[in-house]
Amino acid sequence: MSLKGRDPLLQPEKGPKGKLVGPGEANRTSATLLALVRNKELDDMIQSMRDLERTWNHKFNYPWTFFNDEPFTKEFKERTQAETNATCNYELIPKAHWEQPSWINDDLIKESATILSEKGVQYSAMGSYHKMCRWNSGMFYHHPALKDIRWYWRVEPKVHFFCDVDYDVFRYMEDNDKTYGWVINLYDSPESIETLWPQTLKFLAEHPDYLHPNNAWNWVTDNKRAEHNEKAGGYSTCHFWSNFEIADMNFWRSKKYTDYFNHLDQAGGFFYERWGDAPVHSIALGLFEDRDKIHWFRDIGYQHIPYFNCPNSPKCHKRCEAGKFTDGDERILANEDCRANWFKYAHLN
Ligand SMILES: Nc1nc2c(ncn2[C@@H]2O[C@H](COP(=O)(O)OP(=O)(O)OP(=O)(O)O)[C@@H](O)[C@H]2O)c(=O)[nH]1
Ligand SMILES: [Mg+2]
Repeated sequence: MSLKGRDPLLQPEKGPKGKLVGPGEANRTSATLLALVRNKELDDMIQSMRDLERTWNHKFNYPWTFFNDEPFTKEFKERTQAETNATCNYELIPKAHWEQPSWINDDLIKESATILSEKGVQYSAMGSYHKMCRWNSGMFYHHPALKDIRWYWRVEPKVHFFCDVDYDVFRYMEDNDKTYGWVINLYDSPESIETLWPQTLKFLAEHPDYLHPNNAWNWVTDNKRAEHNEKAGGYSTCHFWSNFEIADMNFWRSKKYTDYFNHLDQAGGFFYERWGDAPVHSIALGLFEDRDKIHWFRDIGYQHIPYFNCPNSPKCHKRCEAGKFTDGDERILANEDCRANWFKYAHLN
């Protein structure tokens, strides 16, 4: 199912429906911009910060919180703080949140990495990538520095923000009863998550009451891309691309999600396969949350190589091309967009 020619991004962008709060019109809510980043990614982080400060945060001054598994350098702190009037916090990730848990077996990791590499799974032999995915799935919101904070906007180094946004997006989430905001919706590599859905079904059999009555089951299990669905054991592989997330940490802290994450963590797929935080978050949202609380921020112009979300709006100053999905090989990558499924099974606005 393609959106070609009828992509909602091509229609003049009017901004979201619902209550919007402009700069200075109300107090900030409890929120932070959040980045997991390495010292060597400083230049790329600064580039992301510049874009987000210019298009949005200089109007609201939400604090930045940077996380790292190693201490940040003086240079990293000084140069990032120089990019914003807001407070910057620099936090070390406790080993207990980062390192692989005790029940994970090193020999089995090695054997699994060989098999995954043969199947062409990117980053499969890179230990830190697996730790990063697990931390983003089930750990970051337990960090003491976020204890009293509810909302976060995840920002990676080397991403772009193109369009001016003139309302407080965190207040938008709070005032309009949303849980999760996304911009790009993609198919995943099924080889990286072969047992994620089977494990999810096992979990659901133990907790049938966890399913939300207004869930997005049909989006999660769609099989239009039959080979993906089959290899992933019944999961469409469609997920919100989580290098961008604006979300409520109380959802991740809830009993439902905590039980789900613990089940997955025990199953070992963050290390023996290469489960990403994107499919894990997306499946949980699709099953346990009210789908009407999931919001497409179509008005936020965004790029993480090689994909875009670019609305048709003068607020984008022609910095990106409205409706353009990728600047990679369109013939191959255009098929990776699965927003059409979300619109069909959940909602458009
Ligand atoms: N501190 C720290 N940050 C990490 C580590 N691994 C990844 N990250 C960060 O986690 C985020 C995701 O990592 P990426 O390597 O960009 O993963 P990706 O987006 O799936 O891969 P690309 O498509 O190559 O960008 C980025 O913000 C990285 O800076 C790590 O070992 N330590
Ligand atoms: Mg990245």
